Amino acid sequence: MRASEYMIVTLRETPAEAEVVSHQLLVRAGFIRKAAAGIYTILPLGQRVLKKIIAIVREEMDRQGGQELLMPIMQPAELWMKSGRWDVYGPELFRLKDRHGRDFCLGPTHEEIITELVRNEVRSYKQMPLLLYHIGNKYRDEIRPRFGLMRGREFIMKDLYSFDIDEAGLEISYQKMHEAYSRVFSRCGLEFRPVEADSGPIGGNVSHEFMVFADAGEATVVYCDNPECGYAANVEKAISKRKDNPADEQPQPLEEVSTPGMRTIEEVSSFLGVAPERLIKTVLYRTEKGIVAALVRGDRDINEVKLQNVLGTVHLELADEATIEQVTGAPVGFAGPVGLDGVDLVVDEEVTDLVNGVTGANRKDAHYINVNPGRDFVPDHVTDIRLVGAGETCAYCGGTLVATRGIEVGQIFKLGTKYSKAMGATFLDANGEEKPIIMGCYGIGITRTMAAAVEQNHDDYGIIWPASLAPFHVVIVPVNIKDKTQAALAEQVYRLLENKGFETLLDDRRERPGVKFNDADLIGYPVRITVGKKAPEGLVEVRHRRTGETITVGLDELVSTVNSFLEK
Ligand code: 9G3
Repeated sequence: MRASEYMIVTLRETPAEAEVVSHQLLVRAGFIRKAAAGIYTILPLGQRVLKKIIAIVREEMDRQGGQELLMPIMQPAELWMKSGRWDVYGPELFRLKDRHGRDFCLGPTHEEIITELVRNEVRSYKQMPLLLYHIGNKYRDEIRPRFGLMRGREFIMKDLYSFDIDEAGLEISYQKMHEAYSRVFSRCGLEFRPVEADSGPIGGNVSHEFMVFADAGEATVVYCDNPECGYAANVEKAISKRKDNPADEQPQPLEEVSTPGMRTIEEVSSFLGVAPERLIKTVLYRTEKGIVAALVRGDRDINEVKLQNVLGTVHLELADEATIEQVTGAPVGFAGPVGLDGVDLVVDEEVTDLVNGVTGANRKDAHYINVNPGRDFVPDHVTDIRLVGAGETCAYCGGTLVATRGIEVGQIFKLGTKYSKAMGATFLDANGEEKPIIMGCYGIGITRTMAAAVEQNHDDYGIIWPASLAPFHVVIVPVNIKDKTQAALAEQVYRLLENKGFETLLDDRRERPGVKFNDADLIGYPVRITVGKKAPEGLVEVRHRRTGETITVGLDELVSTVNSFLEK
């Protein structure tokens, strides 16, 4: 390809709204342009990268027996009513009406469509296992689209759905996808890690997220620093070793004490001279099922995903001040479980170990000391609802937990019969009995993977594409295109590399060399060949973008040098 004929639209300036590097660089290097908030045009350079990611994904899905189909973006509301999700999702679901006034949504995912298809087409156990996938646009009306392609309102996803006759079959499909995803992200040149993920309120369901570690990642991953252990989880799901009971002493009589204006854990702890781990933090939440109180030790935070899963509620939000006053009879900061009627108490298991704890007294400027769970209040649920933090002890091996940021580029779920039961997708087993189909679903964010690759592969000069994703493998920069010798040698190098199958861009633009070098670094071609003053000797300079390594070679060594640079 010749740059003089190609759409290269690099920018000097960084777009003000771009907060993360991948967003800044994809715009500046001319890979994407914003059409609206969270909606992007993928320019030619970007499309070349996406096609490579899609090709890798397709190969690995097909390798596992996946069959590609193409499902509609427009989805009839009836299917979402059958699955029960039409009223579950709020403004995030793009809804529209056709000319006859019928309701549709723009597909944010495709469980309903694919389950309905399989309900109609699969009747016998002989037709499974079945792995069906497609690659296409998804629509989710994010309240705050940001980070460019990382959290868009329209994005490209590969979603595969597995259909099996039993749990054993699902396990096989799940492992096939786990393997396929590891191969996909390795081939994309990404440093990634599968981590345990929250699978929603339905207990027993399994899910893993494939995380690309990067500071711009919106997810927090917790992992064990012991390489033998390998524990890793999204913090929403992560567990740690339960902390020991801070004090083993005899229960004392409950006593109310005056704590004027002491509201926070720190204030009460220092005022009463009691360590935070002996305080009980009581936080009120509003759910569609009413008000609940979540209790954790004072040195802990509440994991709202775990709490929501325990409650099985769809909505969960902190109760507002008025509600707190109305429910507890006291202003914010004095809530406690003792005497708190009509409110479900969800108590973290560490709290039940406490003896003579401290809580709010549900009275202004007053707390209770010598609070003993079981005696002074009775929990409705006792479970793990604590948020795990870095430095805690690994529940599996005793190692130390580390926290880092991750970009979720893929997620695999065991769905079980969640959709097949809701939508009546059943099959006749070998004994002629009707059974619900066992499903799994597996997503990869294609556009998000491109952004993640940039987050992990850039420097101050721009993007550094892994060879497997680069829009072109090699850029050739003649220093002076008017110099006949340089122009001729550049053409010769271009033809040689193209004939050898390298995707090559000849930068024949009438621009100063500095502009071409800056663009080459910004766009991030893995290899740059400079044709300059040594052209008369038939020598060119080959530079490795990632390391800056540069060597001067003749045409006879050119191909082997480019190959070796592309493999680094
Ligand atoms: C919606 C809206 C947003 C959503 C969903 C539904 C996320 C929704 C979860 C999934 C699960 C898997 C198949 C590929 C892998 C992920 N956001 N999810 O179901 F209506 Cl507005 O999409 N789906």
